[in-house]
Amino acid sequence: MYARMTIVYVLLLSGIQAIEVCSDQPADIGFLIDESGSVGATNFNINLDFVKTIVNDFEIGNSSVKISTFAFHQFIGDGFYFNCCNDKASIVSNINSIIFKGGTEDFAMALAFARNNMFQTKNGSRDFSLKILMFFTDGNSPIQDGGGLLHNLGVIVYVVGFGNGVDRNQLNKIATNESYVFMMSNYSYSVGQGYNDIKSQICIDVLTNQCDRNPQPCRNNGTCVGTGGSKYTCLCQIGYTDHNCQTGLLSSISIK
Ligand SMILES: *[C@@H]1O[C@H](CO)[C@@H](O)[C@H](O)[C@H]1NC(C)=O
Ligand SMILES: *[C@@H]1O[C@H](CO)[C@@H](O)[C@H](O)[C@H]1NC(C)=O
Ligand SMILES: *[C@@H]1O[C@H](CO)[C@@H](O)[C@H](O)[C@H]1NC(C)=O
Ligand SMILES: *[C@@H]1O[C@H](CO)[C@@H](O)[C@H](O)[C@H]1NC(C)=O
Ligand SMILES: CC(=O)N[C@H]1CO[C@H](CO)[C@@H](O)[C@@H]1O
Repeated sequence: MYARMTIVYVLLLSGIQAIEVCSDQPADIGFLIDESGSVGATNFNINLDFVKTIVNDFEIGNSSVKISTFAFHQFIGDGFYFNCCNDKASIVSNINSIIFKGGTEDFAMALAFARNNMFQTKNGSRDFSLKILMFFTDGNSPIQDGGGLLHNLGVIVYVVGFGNGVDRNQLNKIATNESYVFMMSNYSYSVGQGYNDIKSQICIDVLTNQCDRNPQPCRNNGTCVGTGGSKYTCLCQIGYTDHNCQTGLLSSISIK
């Protein structure tokens, strides 16, 4: 602990961004990137560059950051799940295989995909990790509950909105709250200062004790104990087990 604080202090003094202190935390960072016609292939590829910069800047691995990325239009396009890979080169290679498709956009469909597929454990999301969704769009589309169901799952939802075609009220509903909406007036800003703003917020989130979040991660009245950064342990009530006390020990016994 003392050594780490010293490192942070030295980095701050030298003016180097202290990014390394947050990159060793377990976080599943998922991207949903609008590939509708108005975005265009060039800007879409700039958004993929944003993802590659995140991959470059964070420690990637089973006990640190994992990445999933899907393009969406009125359907889900190309992409890969968190269980795709554990090293930077393989993730970048998967990002490079995502091809722009065009079309219109359907936010409700895309958010349902994040909830039902991307952040599911069977697709590689880890039950001990912080969960972050990055939702990129330049447009608007009817939504019902916004990001509500994702927020209930404990996913922190960042929205990155481009240009004047977005509906700010809609973006506010999708995001965890208004301060998680990052507006970009152009694509070069999003890979410059805009990128730095988002990276700083990710670092704040991965260094925040998950037990202080609402909802906290322990289910079935388990007690959440922070163990440093975003790491935590759940002390389960009798009858429950697994990392988040999500599994009932008696649930497989059927009473006849
Ligand atoms: C990460 O976890 C996967 C699945 O459990 C395993 O196959 C892989 O070898 C692990 N990689 C490292 C670097 O530990
Ligand atoms: C947004 O949520 C974060 C994390 O829960 C909280 O710290 C912040 O105060 C909230 N901001 C607003 C404007 O509600
Ligand atoms: C891009 O957006 C930023 C922030 O809104 C602005 O300061 C900058 O002048 C814009 N650049 C161009 C080329 O429009
Ligand atoms: C959790 O606690 C609440 C309030 O004490 C209680 O109503 C509920 O039944 C408990 N749930 C479990 C799964 O123990
Ligand atoms: C690759 C993979 O495991 N995909 C699964 C993700 O989750 C959905 C919904 O449960 C499954 O249908 C996929 O097969």
